[in-house]
Amino acid sequence: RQRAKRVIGNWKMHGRLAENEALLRSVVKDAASLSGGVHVGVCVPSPYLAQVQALLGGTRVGYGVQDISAHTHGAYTGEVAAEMAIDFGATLAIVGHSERRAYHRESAELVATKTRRALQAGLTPIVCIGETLEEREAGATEAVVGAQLDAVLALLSADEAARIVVAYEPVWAIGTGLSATSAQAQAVHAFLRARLAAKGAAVGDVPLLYGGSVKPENAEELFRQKDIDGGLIGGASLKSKDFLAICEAA
Ligand code: G2H
Repeated sequence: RQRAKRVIGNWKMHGRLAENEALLRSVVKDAASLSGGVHVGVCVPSPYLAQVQALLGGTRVGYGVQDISAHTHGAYTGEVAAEMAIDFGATLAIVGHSERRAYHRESAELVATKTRRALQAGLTPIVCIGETLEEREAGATEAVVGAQLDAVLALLSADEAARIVVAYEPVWAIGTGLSATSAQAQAVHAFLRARLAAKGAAVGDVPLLYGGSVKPENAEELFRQKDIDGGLIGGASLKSKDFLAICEAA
């Protein structure tokens, strides 16, 4: 069965008010020109949620944050709760990005808790998983991504699991310009699809995005693969022309 394509920008820690406004205005205009049912979204730094809501509210472009707290509220200095993002119209939350796992020591269990928290609050979690170059070279790719996915699935009911989005992002392809080949990506996606399907038929149909140096030149080939339902786009989501070209490839 045909799954809808999704292209989600991950701005990371980039952009200030003036650049955001120019970029968001372009994205809205470009998204309106897209034919077909591609879902477009952006995940932004949380201080700008009000700005993003003002510019994207009521358009076909969804938006959200790049991380959420595992907690609902309380003495957690610096953290942002899912409900706070929802107050500004957010519908998406990236969880478990490799930069969070690596630089902020987020464990598979914490990522799983954040995923469940997002779902309970009503956000769609975009759960990122991926292996390092060392792990790939050791032949451990499936073991690593399988364990990352299992940690998340273990905390969710089949109904909850059917509402997640998974992004496969090989760590060695992130921001390096070195994308996985479409065959490498498809092989991991097929593996993940089977793992998800074991949790329930509807879970096997969740969107599986590829992330890691997606650009206009490689997007079409990647998105043509059977189990690749779109992309999570970092660097190229900051350039409206590139982001549009990637959306058009979906
Ligand atoms: C991977 C990706 C977006 P980039 O982190 O999540 O970034 O496209 O810059 O490799």
